[in-house]
Amino acid sequence: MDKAWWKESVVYQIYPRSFADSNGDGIGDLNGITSKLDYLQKLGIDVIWLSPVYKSPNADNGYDISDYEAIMDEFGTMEDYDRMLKAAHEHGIRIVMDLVVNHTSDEHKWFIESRSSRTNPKRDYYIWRDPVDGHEPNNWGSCFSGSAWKFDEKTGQYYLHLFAEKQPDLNWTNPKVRREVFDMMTRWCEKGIDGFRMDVISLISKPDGLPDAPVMGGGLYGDPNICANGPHVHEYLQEMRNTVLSKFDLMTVGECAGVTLEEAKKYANAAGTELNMVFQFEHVGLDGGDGIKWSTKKLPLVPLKENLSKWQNGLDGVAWNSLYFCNHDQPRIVSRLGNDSDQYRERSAKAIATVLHMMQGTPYVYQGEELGMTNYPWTSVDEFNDLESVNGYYELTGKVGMDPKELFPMIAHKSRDNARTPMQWDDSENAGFTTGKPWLAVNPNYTKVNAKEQVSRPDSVFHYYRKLISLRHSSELIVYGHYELLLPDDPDLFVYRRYLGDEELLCAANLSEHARTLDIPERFRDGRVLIQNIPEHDVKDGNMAPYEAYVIRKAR
Ligand code: TEU
Ligand code: CA
Repeated sequence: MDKAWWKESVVYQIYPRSFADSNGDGIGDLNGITSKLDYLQKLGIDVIWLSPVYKSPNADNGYDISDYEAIMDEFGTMEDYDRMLKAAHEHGIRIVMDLVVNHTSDEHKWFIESRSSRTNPKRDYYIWRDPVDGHEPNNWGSCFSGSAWKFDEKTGQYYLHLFAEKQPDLNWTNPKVRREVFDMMTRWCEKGIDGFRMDVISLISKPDGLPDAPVMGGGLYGDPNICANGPHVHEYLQEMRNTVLSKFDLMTVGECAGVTLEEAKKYANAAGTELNMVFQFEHVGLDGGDGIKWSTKKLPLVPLKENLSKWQNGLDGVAWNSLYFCNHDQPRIVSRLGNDSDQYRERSAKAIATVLHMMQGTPYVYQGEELGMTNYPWTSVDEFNDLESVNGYYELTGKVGMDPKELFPMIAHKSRDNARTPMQWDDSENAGFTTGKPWLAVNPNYTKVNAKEQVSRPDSVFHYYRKLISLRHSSELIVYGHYELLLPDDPDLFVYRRYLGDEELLCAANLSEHARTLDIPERFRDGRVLIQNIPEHDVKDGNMAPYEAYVIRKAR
C-alpha cells in the first residue's frame, strides 16, 4: 500500500454559515473561521474541508454558485479568504475547497447568457431541450422535489436542474465547459489551496438520450440518480487529473451519490488516475423510509456493520476509503445511531467515534460532532431553512397525500438542518456563535453541550476525539492495516480487528442500552488499552456496559 499524507490525515468539515460569526450579522464568516484555528489545532485535525464560500444567491446555502472566483458577500472578502488560508497553513492545517461544478446558480453569468437566446455562444453550456408533446423532455424529478426540468418562456425550451430550479446543470459534454472549469480550478490551486471536495461529481455525465428513469418514492417523478456514474464520468475525471490535479499536491474526494463498490474502485483507484477517494452513501441510506429518505428509524446495526465492512474489505489495497457519519446533509449521528439522552449522549458519541476512527481510510469530523452535538427538537415546518426539507414536506403532504402528522417527525429526524444549527461554542447567549440573531435556531442544549465546557474537561467528547486523532497520527496499523469484522450478526456489538505485519488491534463497542459480555480473544488479554470511553473499567473482564467502547493493541 502506497503511503500518502491524505491517507494519514483527519479532515474537519466546516459549514461556514453555521461555524462562527465575527461581525454580529447572525451568519458565520471567514474571519470567524480564522478566529477558531487555535481550537482546531488543539483538536489535532490536519485538513479543513470548507463548504462553499463562493458568491451565491444562497438558494441552497452556497451550493448554487454565481461566481467561482469571488467570495460570498456574507462571508467576507477575498482578502479575508487569503488571510484565513495563510493562517491555516501557519497552524499546520491544509484547506480543501468545495468544488460545485455539476451545476451553477441561475445567476451565474454563463447561465444568464445561456438563457438569453437559442443562438447565444453559451447556450450549450447547459442542458436545454425542446418540449415533448408540450411536456417536460423526460420524467426526471429534482432531488429537491418537483420536476428536474424548468420551462423558460423566453426561448421556449426546458433546462435541466437535478437540484433546485436555481441550480441549472452544466453540460459536461461541451469541451468548452470542461476547459472553463479546469482553468478555474487551476487558478485556485495556484493560490495555494490543498485540494477539492467535489460536489455530486458522480452526476456530471448524463445517460445518452436522457431516457426516463424508474419512479421514486412518492410516485411522481423518475429518480435523478439515473445520472450517477454516467457514460463519460471517468473520462472527464481523467481529463481533470491530467489537466489540473496532477500538477499540484492535492487531496481530492468525490461526493458520489449512487456510487457502488465497483464504481468506487474506478473513481478512487490506487493508480491515481482520477480521485483520491469518494464519499459513498450506502451506509447513510440504511435508515431510509419506504422509497423516501424520511423516516424516524434508527440506523440498523447489523446492516451497517455489513455495509461498512464490505467497503473496508472491498477497497483494501485497490482504492481508498473516506470514513464519515456526519456532514452538512446528514442528521447528527448521536441522535441517529447513538443515544442523545443526558445519560448516554457522551458515552454513545464516543463509542460511535471509536468504531469509525479505527477503520482504514481517511476520517472526516463534521463541526460539532467532536462535541456530540445532537439533532434539534423541531416542532414546525416553518422552523426549517433547508429547501430539501421544506419542499419535501409540501410535495409529500400535498400531491402525494401523506399525513402531515406522520411525515413531520420523519423530516424532523432526517432533515439536513439538524447538521446546520449553529456551532455551540459556550454557554453565553446564542452559544457564542453570534452576538446578533442567528440565521438558524441554536439548539437549546447549548448550555450543557458546548466547546468551552468540553475543552476544559479532560473526559469530554472533545478530548476523546483529540485522542482518537492522535492515535491515528502515531500508528500505521490504524491508518493502513487490514480489517476483519467479528461477530457480524450480533445486534448490539460492533467488533473488528485490524492487522498489519505482526501487529494487531481489537476495536469493540457496545452500541446498545444493554449490558453485554464479549469474549476477548486470548492474544489481546495482556495487550495495551489504547483508548476507552469508561476509563475506570478494566475491560479485560469481558463485561461491556451500555455504549462502552475500547481499543486494545496486542502485546508484542
Ligand atoms: O449533496 C448531494 C446529495 O447527493 C445529497 O446528500 C443531497 O443532500 C440529498 O438531497 C440528500 O437527500 C450535495 C451537497 O452536499 C448538498 O448540500 C447540495 O444541496 C447538493 O449537492 C446540491 O449541490
Ligand atoms: Ca457574519
